[in-house]
Amino acid sequence: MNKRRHFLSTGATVLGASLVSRAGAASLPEAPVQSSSSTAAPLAPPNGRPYNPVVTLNGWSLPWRMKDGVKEFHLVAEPVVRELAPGMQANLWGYNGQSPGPTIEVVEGDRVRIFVTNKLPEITSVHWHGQILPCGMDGVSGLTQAPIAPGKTFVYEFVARHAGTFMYHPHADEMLQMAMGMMGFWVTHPKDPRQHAVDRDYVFLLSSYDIEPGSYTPRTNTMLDFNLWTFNSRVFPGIDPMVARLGEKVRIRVGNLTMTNHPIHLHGHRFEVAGTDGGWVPPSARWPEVTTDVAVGQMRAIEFVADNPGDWAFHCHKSHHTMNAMGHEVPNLVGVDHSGVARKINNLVPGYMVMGDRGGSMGNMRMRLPENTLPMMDGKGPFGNMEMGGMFTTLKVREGLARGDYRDPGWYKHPAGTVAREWTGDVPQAPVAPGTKAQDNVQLKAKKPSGHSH
Ligand SMILES: [Cu+2]
Repeated sequence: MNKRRHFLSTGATVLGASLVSRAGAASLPEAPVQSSSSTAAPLAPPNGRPYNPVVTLNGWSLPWRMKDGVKEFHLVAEPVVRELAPGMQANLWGYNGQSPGPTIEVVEGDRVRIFVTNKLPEITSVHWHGQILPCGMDGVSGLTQAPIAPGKTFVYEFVARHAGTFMYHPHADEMLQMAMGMMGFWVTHPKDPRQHAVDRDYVFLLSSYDIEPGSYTPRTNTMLDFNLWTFNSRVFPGIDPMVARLGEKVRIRVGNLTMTNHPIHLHGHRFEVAGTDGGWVPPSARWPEVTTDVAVGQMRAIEFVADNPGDWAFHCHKSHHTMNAMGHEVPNLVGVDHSGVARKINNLVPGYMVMGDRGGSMGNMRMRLPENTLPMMDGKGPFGNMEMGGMFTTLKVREGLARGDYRDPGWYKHPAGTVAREWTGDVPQAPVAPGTKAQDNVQLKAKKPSGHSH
C-alpha cells in the first residue's frame, strides 16, 4: 500500500491557480487545471465570507475570482485521462483535467457566476443538482436552455440560497456523459461558520465504469454490469485514507451518480445522517446507523465523533462493489473437488487456476493480467493481503494528530493483547453434520502461477 500512496498534494499541482486573480481584467476567469489524482489540501477561502473548507477525496476544489462581489468560476468540460489506481488509467470525460470535476465551494447567500466551456466533441450542459435557482439556470438542455455546442461557452448565474450538499452533472446525452465520468461535488457552506461546524469534512461521489480489461475507454451503453465501482473515479487500493484525530467530529458527504444503490458502511463507529441534498436533517429526526443506503441520485452527509482509534474499513456493503475488473461470472465451486480436471486443463492451458473450491479467497492469486487493468482484489495491509478493490478505503483515527493534518499516519499500532490471534491450545475434533463430507484431506492440486503482479 505504501508504494502507491499519494500524500496530500499542496496547491502546487493546481496548475494556473495563481493566475485566477491575475486574470481579473479578462472577461473570462482563468480555468485552473488539475494534473494529479491525489487528495488536495483544503482550499482556504482567500476572499469572501469565511468558511471551513471540505476535503475532496482524491480530488480538489476549484479556485474562483471575485468580481464586483460575484464569485466567478470557470469549468471546462473536456476529455481527461484519470488514473483509477496505480496500474490503470482510463480515458474519461470530466472537467478541468480530472474526473470527477473540481468541488465548488461557496457560502449561503453568495451570488455565483459559472462559465462553462465545452471542449467535448458533442453538446453538453450543466445541471446544478439540488440547488433552488431560477428555472432557466437549471441546466436541462432542450427544456431550460439550448445545449452548449462544442467550442462554445455558456454562463450560469444564481444565488446559492441554501447551505448544504449538492453536485453537478450534464443534462445532455446523460447516459454517455455520466458513464464517461462527467460530474462534480458542490458544497454551499452556512453563512455562520459555527453552524454545522465539524473538524473534518470529507466529500466524494460514487461513480461506476465498464472498462474491459486491456482497454482504456468505458463502454457507455452498460446499464447494470459495470466492473469498476469508484469513490471519485478511484478504486481501492488507489483511494486515499480519511484521517481524523481522536475525538474530532467528522462529516463524510457522499453523492451517488451510478446506476444502482450503495449501502455505505463504516466500522468501529456509529453515525447519523445529518443532511441530504434536500437540506439538513433536524437533530430530533436523526437516528444512529452504521450503514446508510445511498440511492441513485441521492446524497447523504453522515456525522460522527471519531472516538475509537484504529484503521477502520469504510466501504460499500455490496461485496461485488469492493472488487475490481475481471469477470464476475465465475461459478460457485465451493466443495467441488476438481483437482483432476485442473491437471488436465493445465496440460492444455499452462497457468490455469481453479477458483474457489475452498472458498473464494483471491488475495494470493496472481494470474497474468492484461495490460491496463487491476487485480479483482488487492491491497497490502499490515497483516497480509486485504482482498479488496472498488469502493473501499479506511478511516484512520489517531491520538495526537495536529489539527488539519491530513497525511496518512501509516498503519495503526494496536495495544498489546487487542488483536485477534491464533488459538494454540488443544482443538477438539470438529463435528461433521450428517450428510456432508469432511474436507480436511482434499488436496488442492491446481497450479498457482506466480510472477506478474501489480
Ligand atoms: Cu455499492
